[in-house]
Amino acid sequence: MLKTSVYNSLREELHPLICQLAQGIESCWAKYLHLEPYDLPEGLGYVEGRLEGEKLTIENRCYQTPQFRKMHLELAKVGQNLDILHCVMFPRPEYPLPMFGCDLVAGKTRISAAIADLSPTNPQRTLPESYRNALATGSSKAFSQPRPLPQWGDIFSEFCLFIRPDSPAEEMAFLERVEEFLHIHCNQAVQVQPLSVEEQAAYLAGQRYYCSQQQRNDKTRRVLEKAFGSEWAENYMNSVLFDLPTEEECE
Ligand code: 18B
Repeated sequence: MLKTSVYNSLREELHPLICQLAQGIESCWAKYLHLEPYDLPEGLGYVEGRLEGEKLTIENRCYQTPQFRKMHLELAKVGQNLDILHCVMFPRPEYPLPMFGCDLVAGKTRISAAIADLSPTNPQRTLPESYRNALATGSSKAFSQPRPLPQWGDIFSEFCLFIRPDSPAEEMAFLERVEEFLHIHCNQAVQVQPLSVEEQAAYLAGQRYYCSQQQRNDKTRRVLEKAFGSEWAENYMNSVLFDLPTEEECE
C-alpha cells in the first residue's frame, strides 16, 4: 500500500485543507486504480533549496497504472508562509483521457488560489460526452470569489474551478468538488477503450500543448527560481511538473 516515511513529516506542517486534499487524492487513487511506483528523475523525489529568501521543501509521490503514465502528487512548503499542493494525472497516450490537474496555494492565513480541472486532450479540445454528463450532474455550488484564468489558461475546460475560498464552508465545497472530479475520472478511466495507433498522435499533441501552456505559469516558476535558480527551475518544470512521455514509454 501507500508508503509513509519522511513524507508524513512535511504533511503535518501544511495547511489542513492541503493535508485533507492530499489524503482524498491518494485514497481515490488507491480505491480505483492498480498503483505501481513511478520513478522520478534521480534526486528530485525530495528536495530542499534556499537561494534568496526562504527555504523551499518539496516532497513528491508518484505512481503509474495501466491507464496513467504518471500520477504526481507534490507537496511544498516555502518558509512559514506558503504551502502548495500540486497534482497532475498524465494519461498514457493510448487512452483518450483528459488531464486531471489541481493546484492549491495557501498563504499565511488563507487559501489564495484553489484550482482544479479535467482538461481535454483531444483535437477539438472538448471533454468526452460521458465526462460532460457526469460533471454536469455533480454538485455545482457557486463560490463567492471566482478568479480570472491567466492568459495561458485556454487549456482548461468549462468545468474548471479557479477560486479564492472565502470561508471554511467554501474550502469544504472545493474539496468535495475536486473529489467528485477524481471519482468521475478514475471511474471513466478504468472503462475506457484504447485508441488506434493513428489516433494516439493527436492526443499526445493535446498533452504536449497542455504542458507547454502550464510551463508559462510565471508564478510557479518564480517560486522555484528563488529557491533553486533559473536553470534548476526550468529543468524541474519540464522533467517533473510537466514532462512528456519518452519514446520508450510510448512503445
Ligand atoms: N501557483 N504551484 O504547482 N498549476 O501546477 N496555478 C500559482 O494566489 C506553485 C499547476 C495555476 O493567476 C501561484 O495567485 C508551485 C496545475 C493557476 O496567473 C503560486 C508549484 C494547475 C494559477 C503557484 C505549483 C495550475 C496558479 C499564485 C510546484 C492547474 C493562477 C497563487 C510545487 C491544473 C495563475 C495566487 C495566475 C497559481 C506556485 C494552475 C505561488 C511552486 C496542475 C491557473
